Amino acid sequence: MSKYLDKPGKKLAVLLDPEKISITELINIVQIASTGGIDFFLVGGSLVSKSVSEIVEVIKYYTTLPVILFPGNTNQITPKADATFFLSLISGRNPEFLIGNHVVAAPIIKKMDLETIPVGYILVNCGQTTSVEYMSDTKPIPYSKIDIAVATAMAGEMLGLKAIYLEGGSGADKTVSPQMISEVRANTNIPLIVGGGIRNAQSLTEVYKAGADIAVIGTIIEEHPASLPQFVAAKLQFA
Ligand code: 1GP
Repeated sequence: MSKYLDKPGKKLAVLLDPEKISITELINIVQIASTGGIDFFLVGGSLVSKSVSEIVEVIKYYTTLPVILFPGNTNQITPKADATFFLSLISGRNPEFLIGNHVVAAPIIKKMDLETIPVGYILVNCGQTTSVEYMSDTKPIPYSKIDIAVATAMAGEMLGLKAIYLEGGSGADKTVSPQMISEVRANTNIPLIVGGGIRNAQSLTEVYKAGADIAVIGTIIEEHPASLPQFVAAKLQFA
C-alpha cells in the first residue's frame, strides 16, 4: 500500500525527465502544476546525465506536491524524493530488469530510508520502438494481445506487486488501447497506472473511462506546459 497510489479517485501525474527539459522549463512546469489538480510528479528517464538529487531539490523548492522517482537505473535514486517506484519490467524477459538491478538497488534504498512502491511495469507496443524497449533489451507486448497483457498483470499482482503500469512509452504515437486497459482493470485489484502517448484531454478521458486509476503525462507537458489545465479539467470530470 502507498498513500500516493491508493487514495480514492482518478489521479494525474506529470513525468519530468531531467534530460529533456532545462531547469527554467522544469520550474515553469512545476509552478503551473502546483496551481492544482496534479497528484504527484514522477522524475526519471532512460538516460539521465544530470543529478536527479539536485533536480528533486529544485522541484521541492517550488512545490509541496509529492515527488516519486521513476528510475531508469540505480543512479537515479535519491533520498530527496518522497518515494521511488521499484520497477519490475514484467513484460520482458531480461533478468537484470526482473531482479538484477533490484539486488544492486536494495541496500542503497534501505540506507536512504526511502519508501519503495513495487510496480509491475508492462511495456506495450504502441507504434514505435521506445527508449525503454531499446535500453532494456526487451520486447513489448504486441498492441492487440490483450490476453497476454492481462495474464502478465495478473502474474504481477500474484507476485505481490502493488501497482501495474501499462506503458506505451514516452512519446508513443497512441496510447495503450482502451480495451487492454479495461481488461487489465477487470482482472486485477491493484492500482492501474497508464502512460505513454496521452497528447490531449480526449485521450486522457478515454484512458480514465477504460479504467486507469492514475494517468501519466510527459511529452505534451514538456512541449506545451500551458496545456496542463486542460488535462486537469479532464481529470476533474471524474471527481
Ligand atoms: C512515459 O508514460 C510516460 O514513461 C509518459 O509518456 O511522454 O508520451 O506522455 P508521454
